Amino acid sequence: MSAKITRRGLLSAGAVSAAAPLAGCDAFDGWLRNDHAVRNFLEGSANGLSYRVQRLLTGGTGLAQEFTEADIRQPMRPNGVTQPPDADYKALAAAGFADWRLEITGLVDKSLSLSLADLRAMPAKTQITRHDCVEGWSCIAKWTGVPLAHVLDLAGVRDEARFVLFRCMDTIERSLSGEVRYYESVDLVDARHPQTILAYGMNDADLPVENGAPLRLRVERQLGYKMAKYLRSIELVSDLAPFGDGKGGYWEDRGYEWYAGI
Ligand SMILES: Nc1nc2c(c(=O)[nH]1)N[C@H]1C(S)=C(S)[C@@H](COP(=O)(O)O)O[C@H]1N2
Ligand SMILES: [Mo]
Repeated sequence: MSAKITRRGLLSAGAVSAAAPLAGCDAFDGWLRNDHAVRNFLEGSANGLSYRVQRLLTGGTGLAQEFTEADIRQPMRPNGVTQPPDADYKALAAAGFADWRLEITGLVDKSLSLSLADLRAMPAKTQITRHDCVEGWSCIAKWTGVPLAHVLDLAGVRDEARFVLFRCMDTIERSLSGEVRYYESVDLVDARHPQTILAYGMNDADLPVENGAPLRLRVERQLGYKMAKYLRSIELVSDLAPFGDGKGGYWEDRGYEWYAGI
């Protein structure tokens, strides 16, 4: 069954040579077989096809393009929430985020509570990448942070975990049904991708409030809305249905694709 879906995905991708499908299908189907939760979450959707094709073509580890200093020709344009209205956030920001902690919880061997100093003391990675917003603009910027894989290994990801859920500090919506804070999620392949970092630095300075201080996600092979700003906690989960409206993210709950591959 999955071979058929894969082939349809390849046809819609259009760019794959005739020889590639057979060899690729095996590896790809094997990868999916071990990932029932992710497969079920995407089952039957067009989004599932784009996810499958991307994973088949790159094996999950393909790198997003990196750029040089000379390519940074514009300031990083802030978008979405740029000044969280929340009193708890404002208090943390006023104190230079000295009291802020990133909580790592859920399906881990050991929960962690990390300060900004803890994160800065960890192995750092810097990358110059292009941020593509679904609204149709792009910016190239330099990001510095700690690989998410490093933090996940410190906590120890349990076998049942399938997704990484990111909870943010900013209230993006106030409605009759209550206040909604931004949230996002990725699978463990993107979480452990070498360019996936928790960034505290941008263009050689501390990450500004507009762009998500003190810490934001960079997941370079997906669109901008996946890159959760104002991180508060990271939870390892086996299922995304219990969170928000069940689609894996604030914008996903409002109709955007969960897998936003570029
Ligand atoms: N917490 C939070 N994260 C967020 C958003 C937001 O409103 N709140 N907006 C998203 C969108 S749509 C984009 S394009 C990028 C914008 O990042 P920037 O402000 O650094 O340009 O953040 C993403 N992450
Ligand atoms: Mo965006």
